[in-house]
Amino acid sequence: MSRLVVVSNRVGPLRGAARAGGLAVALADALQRRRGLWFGWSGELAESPAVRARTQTTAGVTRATLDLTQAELDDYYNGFANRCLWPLFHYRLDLAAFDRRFYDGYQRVNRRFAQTLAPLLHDDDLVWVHDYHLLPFAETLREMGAQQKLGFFLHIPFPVRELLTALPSADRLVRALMAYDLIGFQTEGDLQAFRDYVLREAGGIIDGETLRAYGRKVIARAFPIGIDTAQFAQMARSEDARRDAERLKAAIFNRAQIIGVDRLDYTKGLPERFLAYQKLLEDYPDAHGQVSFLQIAPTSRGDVPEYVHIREELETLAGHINGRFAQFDWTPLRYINRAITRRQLAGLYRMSHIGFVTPLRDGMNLVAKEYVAAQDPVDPGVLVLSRFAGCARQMTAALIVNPYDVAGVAEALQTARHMAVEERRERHAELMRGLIENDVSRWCDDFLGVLDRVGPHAPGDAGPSA
Ligand code: GDG
Repeated sequence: MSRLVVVSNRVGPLRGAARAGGLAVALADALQRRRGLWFGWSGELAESPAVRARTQTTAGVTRATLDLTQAELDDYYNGFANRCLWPLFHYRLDLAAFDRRFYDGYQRVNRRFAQTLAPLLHDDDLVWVHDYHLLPFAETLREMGAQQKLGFFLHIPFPVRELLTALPSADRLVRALMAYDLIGFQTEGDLQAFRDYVLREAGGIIDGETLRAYGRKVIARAFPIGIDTAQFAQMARSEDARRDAERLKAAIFNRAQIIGVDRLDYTKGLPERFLAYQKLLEDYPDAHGQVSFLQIAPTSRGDVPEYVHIREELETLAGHINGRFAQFDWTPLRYINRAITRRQLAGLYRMSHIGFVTPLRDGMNLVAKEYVAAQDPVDPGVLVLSRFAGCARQMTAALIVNPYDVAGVAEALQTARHMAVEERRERHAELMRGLIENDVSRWCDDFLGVLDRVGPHAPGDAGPSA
């Protein structure tokens, strides 16, 4: 079996409690099976650009990390990745900053990543690169002569052609992407958008899953990511998780609990979600004193200005809703701007009657899957899910809503509040079947299985526009 090399912006922990996230566990397990290497930014800053990676090997798996300078971080991570690609790929053209300095910094850091990794690679390694921070990584690695099989997975949506063409570097980035051997997307829709760009903007040729353009050839396919379903369900049932949940139960006096959990990000539709909850309270007075909405939204990307704005907006909205509807013994909305442990999260999901997941655009959305996995199958809660989450295509037994339609979402909340237990059980069982079948280890095996099988890399494999 070839050695696996994972490349991502940050390197996840290989063991211990911090490893608890489903993706980190799945990748760490795959790395352990293949005695692999995980490479990326250390999370540390350096005075001058790093030239060599720091490596540390534990139980056969190596972590190789490099430090970045503040300027590199500002242009590559805060700049191009999070102020240009992130908003654009989430359909927020209005927020995208097209700054050439950001793009140059992004290319530079991708090159540094490639230069630092190259000496650590073996000839028959399988290299699996993750996410929008590293779109041009394969191209730079190939320029240094790398012949290994290189796979890429995009965790966020791929935008439709009309949007992508607004990006001045779109063509260069798609061309760079074509230097991979395999590109994985979250959904068929994302895959379709990529194929459309290759066909119509790059004059490419499509033959089944094989795409040819710019003199390059790639396999492109959808691999919807899953969660560690069985493990998460077990954690939600555990005694520890139950203790935390009991505390919450006492705090809300057994009212129907609605839960939202998101990184504080403008793509997650939080202001619209708060407004929909407000609409529920406006339109359905029977909900007064009977529901309690808990939104957990730990701050992320605090160095990016748009994230400061969304935080202020939410604080104002939460204050407004509570000011308007609260009674001396009822707080309608609790908004927590801090992270909690994964175990606490599992317990809170389990005791919540409604999982409220309404992003405006999301690659997949793992919270929706975790909420379902955590439920008690005998008395499960209801998932209210945005049609714009990648997982909406798989999770059709949820109550699917349009997050922009505030009144429609309020209606769905009301339907969820009154749904009979038989219907809740049926919907939950159907959702669970999908989650068990398509868990994160299957996702990992599927991607690596296809990457393993792609033919040897053929440099200069001539395409139509070579
Ligand atoms: C990207 C794509 C895609 C959240 N708050 C806390 C906490 N979380 C955990 C959740 C979940 C994870 O963070 C968030 O995952 P999502 O999938 O919802 O969203 P992104 O972070 O935007 O992830 C997304 C994903 O990549 C995977 O491909 O699904 O579309 O945007 O696991 O539980 N965990 C803890 N405390 C918190 O307060 N412990």
